[in-house]
Amino acid sequence: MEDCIFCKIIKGEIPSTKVYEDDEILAFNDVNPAAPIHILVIPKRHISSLADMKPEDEKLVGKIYGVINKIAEEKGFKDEGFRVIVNCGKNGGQEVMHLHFHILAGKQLGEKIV
Ligand code: DGP
Repeated sequence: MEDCIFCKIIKGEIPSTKVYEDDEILAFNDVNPAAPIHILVIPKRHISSLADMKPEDEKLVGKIYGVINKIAEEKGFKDEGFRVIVNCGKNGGQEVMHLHFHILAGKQLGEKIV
């Protein structure tokens, strides 16, 4: 997608601090961290939001959860725990319309909504 910030990060047109990369998935530090560790995990294929997922994307999303666990292990926060958030659409507070998974870790996180 031409004007998608995260597609530009994937192409290297916008710099980012990469945490993980393979042929289908990229993870990088959030520019505006909400916790000591705040990583975004995204599919390289442009999917606008969770609501735009197609059945053929389900395997990739499952792989993303595996990558999240791998990052947690490698970065050493798997045992202490972490939170994964996917904001979806207007009411979900999604600002960047490229499916992304927030990983928050490194402190006792604040109030749970659910
Ligand atoms: P959301 O509200 O769920 O759409 O979260 C979007 C996140 O993306 C937000 O936490 C800030 C982050 N973000 C926006 N632009 C950039 C950028 O150019 N670089 C990086 N690393 N993160 C960005």
